[in-house]
Amino acid sequence: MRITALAGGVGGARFLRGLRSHLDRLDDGPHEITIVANTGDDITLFGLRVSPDVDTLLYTLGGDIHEGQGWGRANESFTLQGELAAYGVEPQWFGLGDKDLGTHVARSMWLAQGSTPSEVTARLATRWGLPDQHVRLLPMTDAFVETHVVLDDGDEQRAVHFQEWWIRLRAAVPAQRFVVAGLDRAAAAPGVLEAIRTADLVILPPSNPVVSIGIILLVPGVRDALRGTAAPVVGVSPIVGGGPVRGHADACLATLGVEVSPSGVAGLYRDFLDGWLIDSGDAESFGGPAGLTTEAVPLLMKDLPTAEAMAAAAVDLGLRLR
Ligand code: GDP
Ligand code: FO1
Ligand code: CA
Repeated sequence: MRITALAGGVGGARFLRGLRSHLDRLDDGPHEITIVANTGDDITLFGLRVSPDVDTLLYTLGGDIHEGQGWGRANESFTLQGELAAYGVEPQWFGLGDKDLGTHVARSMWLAQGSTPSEVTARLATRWGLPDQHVRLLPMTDAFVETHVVLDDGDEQRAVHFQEWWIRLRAAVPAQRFVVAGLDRAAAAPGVLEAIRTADLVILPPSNPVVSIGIILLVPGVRDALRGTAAPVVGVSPIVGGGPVRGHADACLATLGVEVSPSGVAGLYRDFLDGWLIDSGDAESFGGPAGLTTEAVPLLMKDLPTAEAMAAAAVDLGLRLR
């Protein structure tokens, strides 16, 4: 089976680790997973290109993620950033650990030598053993893109990088809109549209529907590929019990005027979604969209077995919809 998934960082990575583990237990493999990663979160800091969602996927699937945080490396130290702080170098609101910085130095060096983000990601993925796991990690585009947030700041409009809004401002200043700089010149990265069109199953993990999956859907051709694929498209709700499980997806949905509920999120995908997983506790209040095959299962990823069970439910629903 060939599964293609669109993913952001922590929610996507934990789900996909569960999916990898579930597929490994099926004895009719090898099953292949192609991940299309959001790169709208990318930011240049201290002269280095940082790609948080790609790195969260690499470290989670590669087995060295900081489990408590969900991002960054396990057993990190912050010597380099402390040295920069001593020189008064900003920003300090974005924590870059020493091991993590190794990834950003390698990425920035290879980009400067002329490699594309796709090539760089493939090289990083090899170190983390993804090809051996039959996992292909693709950035959504090779174009230089960044999600910026236009703030609703009284009289004056100003925009900040998505990471500054999310981390420094904790998404507490209302966002008027999200703008993806560079996306008008972007094309989908090599293999992305084909992976959606030729998959046996397409999965939308419980990633942020606005600033992770929503950004991937803006890449030219992606939405049409999802509408046109013969594969069933199954999604997993990131909203459980009236709010996001972590992060500020509620603030992002408010910007779009979309209800913070499994129905609200499914509505964003209604033109291509075939199956939708919601949490067992949300079954009674779920109100559509009409015509969508919906199943209620426990949707909290407390550990690998719970993530694996969620992934198994998504695969089974997809197979029934084929
Ligand atoms: P980010 O880039 O690190 O923000 O990660 P993603 O975009 O991939 O995922 C963020 C979303 O994952 C948030 O909106 C969370 O609500 C959702 N999420 C995180 N953990 C869980 C979980 O255990 N269950 C469900 N259903 N959603 C989760
Ligand atoms: N998230 C934070 O809340 N604070 C940080 O200092 C931070 C640093 C960081 C460094 C590398 C990386 O790959 C991710 C990092 N994140 C941090 C997570 C991440 O940027 C955001 O949670 C997501 O991109 C939001 O979607
Ligand atoms: Ca992210």
